[in-house]
Amino acid sequence: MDRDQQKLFLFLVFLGSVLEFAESGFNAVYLKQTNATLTCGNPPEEFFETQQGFISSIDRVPFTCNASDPARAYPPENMVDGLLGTHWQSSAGEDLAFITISFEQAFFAQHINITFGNYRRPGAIKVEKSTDFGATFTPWHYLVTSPARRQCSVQFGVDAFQGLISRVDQVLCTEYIRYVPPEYNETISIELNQKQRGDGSQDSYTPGLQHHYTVREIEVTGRCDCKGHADGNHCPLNQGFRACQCEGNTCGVHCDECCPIYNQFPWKIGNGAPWTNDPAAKCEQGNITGL
Ligand SMILES: [Ca+2]
Repeated sequence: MDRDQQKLFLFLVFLGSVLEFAESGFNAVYLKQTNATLTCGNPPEEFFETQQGFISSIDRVPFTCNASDPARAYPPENMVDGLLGTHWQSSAGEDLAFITISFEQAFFAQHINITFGNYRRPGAIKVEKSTDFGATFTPWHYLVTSPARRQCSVQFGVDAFQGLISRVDQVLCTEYIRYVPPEYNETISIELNQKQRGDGSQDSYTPGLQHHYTVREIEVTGRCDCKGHADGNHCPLNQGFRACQCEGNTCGVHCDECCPIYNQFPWKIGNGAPWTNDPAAKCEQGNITGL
């Protein structure tokens, strides 16, 4: 196994139903429950940042990760707090990390942005999703280091994406886009079911400096499923939960029922689902009959 294959894996596994892409939306994981394995600081440990590799060992001053000291802790919730100045960090010398974010409700998703910290990105990322609140997970997207044709097969047992999408739910295996200067404080965007990423250039990995792994922020752009009775882009967050702003006399978190007295005809899904309201599918007030 070469150095690339030994580099860190980041497994992102998501709870919730997220199956389509949208034109715009909101950050569906902001302040959501986030867990990670290998979080540093228990027991406390010293570390160096990647940039310190460019100065002499005599002049380096180590940092400390201490899970019991808020000023020196790097907990998983730092990945979804909306602040690039805070980050999660793994323990030294670990190669396989799992990050789990609970959506707590169903969303449609467009893409995932991951902003890393002062360390090189992982050698590969596997993104999985769950639609049964974590009981089971299925692959969603793979990201690998070049060359994708070989790494997709070796690490995930699939073929590299060749630029032709055959199904909207196709699981793509693509290569990291190339950054200069390389590989720390990067933001990568994983386009879901949309397009190929990466340019096929070589990875200038430098052995001996990648002792930790950090993630500053994760964003998942999503939309609510309003069944064609509201714009899924506008579903305000209220006490940790998003609900559609239903139109057409519909009610419910997903506008999936007619409001009371608007029951002349059965509820039906709108043709604009999940993106826009369909006035033709609105619920009508029932006939009022006298005695
Ligand atoms: Ca953060």
